[in-house]
Amino acid sequence: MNMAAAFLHLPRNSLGRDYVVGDIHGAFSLLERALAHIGFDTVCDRLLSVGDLIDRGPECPRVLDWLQRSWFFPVRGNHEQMALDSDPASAPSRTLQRMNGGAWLLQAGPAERKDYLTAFAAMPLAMEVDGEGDGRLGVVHADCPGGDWRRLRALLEGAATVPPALIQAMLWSRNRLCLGDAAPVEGVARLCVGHSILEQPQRLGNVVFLDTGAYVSGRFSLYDAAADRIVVYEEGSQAGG
Ligand SMILES: [Mn+2]
Repeated sequence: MNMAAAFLHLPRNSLGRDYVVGDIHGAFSLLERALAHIGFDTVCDRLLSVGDLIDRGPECPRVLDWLQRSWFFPVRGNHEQMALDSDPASAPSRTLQRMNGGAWLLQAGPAERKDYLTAFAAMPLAMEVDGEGDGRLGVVHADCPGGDWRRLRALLEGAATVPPALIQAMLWSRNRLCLGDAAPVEGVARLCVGHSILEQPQRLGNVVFLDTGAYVSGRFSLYDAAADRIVVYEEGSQAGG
């Protein structure tokens, strides 16, 4: 893996707002309506994402177009990682991919498949955004293993390769949520994660859980970083208002 891509640092957005959105899973049209609802301005606002842009949902091939948008900053989810780790020549791998909602990628031709995988490989595993003063925001798909953001950053920036066990923990862990662990993650003011579908977004310590299963529930959760506020956009109840 290219180490330059493992950790992304973004400067403070002094011109507009930063939002972090939960797992997308192909629900790009719904996301566009959610962004319109909150008055998202592509000129100055930025949309950060906890990853899992693909699989299970309706419009997965649109991911390539989204990954080219200058205001969109996703980290890698376990679904992008599974795509990178998949082997279309292996029957067990194809079965696993279908089970995880990845049949759409198996339908792509070799050149198109390569375009997807190149784009997924460029997605960082974790991202940090400068805020007011020391108020930095972290974004990772599932969790910050060990609960120390600076240590995680050092591991990602310093290693020749990222250990698979670390990737596994960052992209798959549900420990914090399952244990109700409210111990704050050190080294960040807030950490946004997704990965575990909740009916409503949830906070534990300084960790914000944003996956409200938009592709099945019609409900996107967006964290407004400057306001430290979570906006829930639900299709049907708010779509017209
Ligand atoms: Mn996930």
